[in-house]
Amino acid sequence: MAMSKVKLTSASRTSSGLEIGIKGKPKPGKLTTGYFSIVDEDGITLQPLSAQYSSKSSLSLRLQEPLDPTKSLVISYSSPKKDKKSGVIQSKSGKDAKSWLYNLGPSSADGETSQDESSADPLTNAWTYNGHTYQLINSPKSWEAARADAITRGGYLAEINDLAENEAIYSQLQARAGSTATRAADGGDSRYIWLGGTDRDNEGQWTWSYSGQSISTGRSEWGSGALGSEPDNFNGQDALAIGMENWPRGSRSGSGYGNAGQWNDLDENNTLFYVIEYGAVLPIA
Ligand SMILES: [Ca+2]
Ligand SMILES: [Ca+2]
Ligand SMILES: [Ca+2]
Repeated sequence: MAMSKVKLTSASRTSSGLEIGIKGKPKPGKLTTGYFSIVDEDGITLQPLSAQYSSKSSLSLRLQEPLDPTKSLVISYSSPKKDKKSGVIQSKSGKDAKSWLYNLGPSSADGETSQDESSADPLTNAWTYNGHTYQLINSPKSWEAARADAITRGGYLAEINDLAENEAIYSQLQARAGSTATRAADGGDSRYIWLGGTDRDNEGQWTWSYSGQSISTGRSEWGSGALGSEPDNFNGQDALAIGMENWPRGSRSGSGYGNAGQWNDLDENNTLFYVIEYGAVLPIA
């Protein structure tokens, strides 16, 4: 199936939802609300009830709830993809998917809508891998503050879908921040950077906070060594970080709980650097 080349060019609030400028429109029959994702600055997903063309190049998205004008939104469109086996058309994130983001700021006091296209300003400290853009933020925050900041910037705390993505991210993070990254006392006092995983809603049930997809505790990225393995929920740890060095600090590879490049569950109140993932290739400074 040919890929739809759809780009979001503008967005504004209306009484019933949003008006979206769209370039390279999907065919009306192929247009479903499922391709659109609208997430507010708190990470709440607003599912559109309907999507209709209001002109050749704009769409009206009707939403269930009135929009809070004080909150910024990230609107994205992910190109549909047909599953070869089932024939079901679905929106996919993966190397074949393309998605475009549009960052709509809060309405200003006089009722005017302020707009800011997330792709307009080149990203600093950023790189691309497999059709996505990643950005290291070396201003430490708690996991929750980091999660919210990633959404505000039009992305999400990185979700690592496979070992290859882990290795690609780790090598970039090591090169950019390895020896300066933030330390976590409850992670053997070693250096870490936040990722988007958490089990704070259901202890032991790890999920990626943005997509909601589950994270198997059997994945090989979790730290393990002679002293034990992660996640260990030590004193109630609910947030996922990638180690920039072995832990405990100074341990030889395999002799502690985990090695550089592996994952540890940490207390979410640690203030750490974090890595944002954007579901598109964006301009880099
Ligand atoms: Ca990912
Ligand atoms: Ca936990
Ligand atoms: Ca741990």
